[in-house]
Amino acid sequence: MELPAAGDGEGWRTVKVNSAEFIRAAHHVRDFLCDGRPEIAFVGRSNVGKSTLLNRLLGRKALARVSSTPGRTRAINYFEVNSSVLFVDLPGFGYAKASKSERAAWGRLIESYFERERRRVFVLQLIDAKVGATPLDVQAFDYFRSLGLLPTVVATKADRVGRAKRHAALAGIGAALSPDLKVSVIAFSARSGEGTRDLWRAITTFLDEPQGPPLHRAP
Ligand SMILES: Nc1nc2c(ncn2[C@@H]2O[C@H](COP(=O)(O)OP(=O)(O)OP(=O)(O)O)[C@@H](O)[C@H]2O)c(=O)[nH]1
Ligand SMILES: [Mg+2]
Repeated sequence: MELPAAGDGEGWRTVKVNSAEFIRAAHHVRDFLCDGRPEIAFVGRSNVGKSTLLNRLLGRKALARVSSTPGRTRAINYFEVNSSVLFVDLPGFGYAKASKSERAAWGRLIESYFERERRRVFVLQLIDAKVGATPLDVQAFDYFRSLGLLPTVVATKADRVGRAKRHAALAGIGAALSPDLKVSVIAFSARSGEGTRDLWRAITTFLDEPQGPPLHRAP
C-alpha cells in the first residue's frame, strides 16, 4: 500500500489524501474496472448519504455528486485515491420513484459488480442512523453475507440522532441486521465530521492486510 500515512500510536493511520479523482462511470459490466487495485465500495439506500460521505472522507467538497433528489447516482462511479485505491460509489437501491425496469437494471448492475471474479473489495454499507435498518437494508446485508462478505456498517446522518438515543440507534441497527453476528456499526456525520477517523481506521485496517478479505465465491 502506498498510502502516505503517519502512525499515531493507536493502531491506526492518518491518511493523507494527495489525490482523489473521478475516473469512470460504469453503466455496464464492460465498463467495470478490474486492475487489481483494492476497492472500497459504498452501498446503501438511495439518499442515505453515500456521495456526501465519500466527499467528506476524501476532503473534497464536490467530487461525488450530492443531490437532494434521491436516485441520482445511477452509475457505478469510480474514484482513484492516491493512485493506489479505488473508491466506488454504487447506485442507491430502493428509490421509490424508479420504474420497475429501472430498478431491475440497477439491481443487475450492482449484482454484476459484486459477483464478478475474485478481487479485493471492502464493503461499507450505509444505513440512516435515524431511520434504522429497513427490510431492504437487511436484504442487502444478507446478500453480502451470502457472498461471504461481512460489510462494515456506517450509520449516516448521526447528527440527526441525539446523544441520548445514539447507543440504542446503533445497537438497533446491528441487531436488525443480524441477531447472532457482532456487526460493527460506525456512527458518521458529514455535518460534524464525527466518525471520519473510525472510518479511515476501518479502511486502512483492510488495506493493510496482505491479501485483504477477498470477494469470496463458492469454489
Ligand atoms: N444532516 C445530514 N444530512 C446529510 C448527511 N449526509 C448527507 N446528507 C444529506 O442527505 C441527502 C442525500 O445525500 P447524498 O450523499 O446525495 O445521498 P446518496 O446516498 O449518494 O444518494 P443517491 O446517490 O441518490 O443514492 C443530501 O441532501 C445531503 O445533504 C449528514 O451527515 N447529515
Ligand atoms: Mg449518490
